[in-house]
Amino acid sequence: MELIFASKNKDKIKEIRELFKSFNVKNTKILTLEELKFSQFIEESGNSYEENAYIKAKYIYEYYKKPSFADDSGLEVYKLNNKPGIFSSTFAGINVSNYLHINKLLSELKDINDRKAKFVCVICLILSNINEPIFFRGELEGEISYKIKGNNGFGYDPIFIPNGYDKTLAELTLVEKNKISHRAIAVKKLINYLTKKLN
Ligand code: ITT
Repeated sequence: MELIFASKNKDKIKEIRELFKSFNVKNTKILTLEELKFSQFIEESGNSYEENAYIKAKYIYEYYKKPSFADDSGLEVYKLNNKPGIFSSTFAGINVSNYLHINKLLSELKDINDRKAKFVCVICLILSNINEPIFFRGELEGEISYKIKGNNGFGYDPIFIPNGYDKTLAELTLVEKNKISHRAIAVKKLINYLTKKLN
């Protein structure tokens, strides 16, 4: 089966490809929007991860008429009323460097000691009917560090320390991050579902 991953985020694609590989998923080929030369802008106008993931998966499903899935994710900081949440990718502005998002978050937390936070990932899968989307959610609890550390990963990884670790996600390798991440948890559920459905 060919499954389109409706994302333009190269880092998400890398993580998801590696997860499919590590779970030894056979008979499923992941196609990316880049490979399909899809360049349209999909407006994420939803009010939740579920709504935004559905908007992306539905758009691509209707465009290519092929099974599609999308990932909508974000970082929620409890003391900031769960900000930036679904606005994580545009927190400090649209198309600005990642460094600005991270610094804005660190400066909003300047005087706050309770730095508990979580990453959330919601995957929406549309196999054959846009009225039957299937959702898979993963969460990773942790806290926001005081300093930026590590060069791996993407987004807020350099300031997120998962519970039970003394390193940021950006100090972990891709394989290590994929053992615990919000995305890995959601993708595992997706793979379980596909395996049952297709066998
Ligand atoms: P697509 O919509 O094309 O998939 P995007 O980057 O715009 O790509 P989202 O709208 O889901 O994706 O925004 C997710 C943002 O949340 C992402 O840009 C990061 O800033 C942050 N984020 C999500 N997962 C993350 C992770 O594993 N590590 C670090 N930051 C993450």
